[in-house]
Amino acid sequence: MTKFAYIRTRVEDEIAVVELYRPDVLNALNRQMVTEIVSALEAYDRNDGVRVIVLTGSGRAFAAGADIDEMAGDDPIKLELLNQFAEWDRLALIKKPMIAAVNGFALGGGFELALSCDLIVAAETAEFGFPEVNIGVMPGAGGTQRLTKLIGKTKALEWLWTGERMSAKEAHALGIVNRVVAPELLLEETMRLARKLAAKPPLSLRLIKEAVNKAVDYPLYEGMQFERKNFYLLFATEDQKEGMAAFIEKREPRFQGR
Ligand code: CO8
Repeated sequence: MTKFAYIRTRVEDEIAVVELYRPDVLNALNRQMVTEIVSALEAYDRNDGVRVIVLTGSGRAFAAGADIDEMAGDDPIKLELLNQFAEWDRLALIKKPMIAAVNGFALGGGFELALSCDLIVAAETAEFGFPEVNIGVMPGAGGTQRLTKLIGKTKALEWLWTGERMSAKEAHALGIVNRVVAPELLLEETMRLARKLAAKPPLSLRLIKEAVNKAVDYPLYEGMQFERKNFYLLFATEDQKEGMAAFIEKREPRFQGR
């Protein structure tokens, strides 16, 4: 994989780990870093040797938001022409399971990045929030939309208006976070979950993800029609034959991703 300036990447046991690495500024997301993150995730999404992608931070932060120094002097026309959110839109097109392992601050754009993943495992010490209101702006990479769809309008407005940070425990109670673990076990527990997913038939995971994401946007009837087509499609896979044969023969299945 290409050499990156602001992230570090590795693959273990068919699990790709992308680590945000700009610890001096709490992994503040400058534009190059976002480009690097998106291109690494897309490369792993196309890589047959990878089944699950883990995104994590380093030092005291997952990411403390967009790089304020970089954007402080921006104007609307510059932002329109930069069209930087086109890159963020590509995160929603990643097909493989993505797990955010949130070690510390996940604020602003950093929270949006975690919310762009499918599952979130958080260290007990992690803190989430949208502090944009405190610096005269608001979320721009999906925060108002994703948070509202997850926790509802009333609670979302309170967090977005006050800009206060929520603990991992609060985020878990709100249904934002899947698991809260001791900080020293964060990566181990995330990898355990990733390995569990990596053992499942990848095409099932892929089409389940697609169908669940449709549930967020589609009315129930249309969503169910979509689900049905994906269900039918899985009967074209070897993994369906293997999974059902293994059940009948009372043995463990071996899934190939075909
Ligand atoms: N941008 C640039 N630098 C940052 C950022 C940031 N977002 N966050 C922290 N840093 C830097 C600090 O300036 C400091 O640098 P230096 O050592 O050179 O002074 C270093 O990181 C360490 O930070 P602190 O000394 O402030 O550490 P504390 O433990 O005292 O505080 C906090 C930690 C509470 C996280 C604090 O740093 C903070 O409030 N940071 C800013 C959080 C914030 O407002 N985030 C939202 C930014 S706006 C945004 O994300 C909009 C999203 C829009 C789309 C996304 C596009 C990428």
